[in-house]
Amino acid sequence: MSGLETHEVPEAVETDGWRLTVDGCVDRRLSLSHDDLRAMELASATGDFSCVEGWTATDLSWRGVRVVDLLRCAGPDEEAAFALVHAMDGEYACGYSLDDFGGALLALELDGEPLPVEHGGPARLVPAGDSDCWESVKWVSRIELHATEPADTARELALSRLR
Ligand SMILES: Nc1nc2c(c(=O)[nH]1)N[C@H]1C(S)=C(S)[C@@H](COP(=O)(O)O)O[C@H]1N2
Ligand SMILES: [Mo]
Repeated sequence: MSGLETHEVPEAVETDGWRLTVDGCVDRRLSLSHDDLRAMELASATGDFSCVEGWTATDLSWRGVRVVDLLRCAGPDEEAAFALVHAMDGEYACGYSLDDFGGALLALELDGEPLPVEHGGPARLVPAGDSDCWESVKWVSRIELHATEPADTARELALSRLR
């Protein structure tokens, strides 16, 4: 068994007073505190996590809010088809099709403990099923719904580390 690699926490990451915004193509813009999220129904997901850099963390146990529940609270517009998930580390953002977003969790806990900031706390996106490592956005700050596919930066930023 091996755990996640630990990477430097960028200076821009500020957990005090953190809130999650859900906006864009929605009927109701949400701004939720950690306590607001903890008061929602929590779900669990277990699995391995592999990075394209060539390491794997096995048997991770995540717990958090289902992204579909968050979206339901915000009420996506009819035209909403994509989500751009923003992070606190500046320009890092990853796009998803809402169709692929179904089983995703916004994780608040890892292995029974509050998610450490080193691994993306207060909240990290955990996509369901097969996904690329850069799609597991750490330090999530905002989920922005879009009608058309948004430009994102996550893949490029993650792969630029390999060069
Ligand atoms: N906000 C943000 N999320 C991110 C990244 C990042 O640089 N910024 N890197 C991604 C990549 S490439 C990997 S492999 C994992 C690393 O997670 P870890 O630091 O918990 O091992 O976070 C992903 N999520
Ligand atoms: Mo990665």
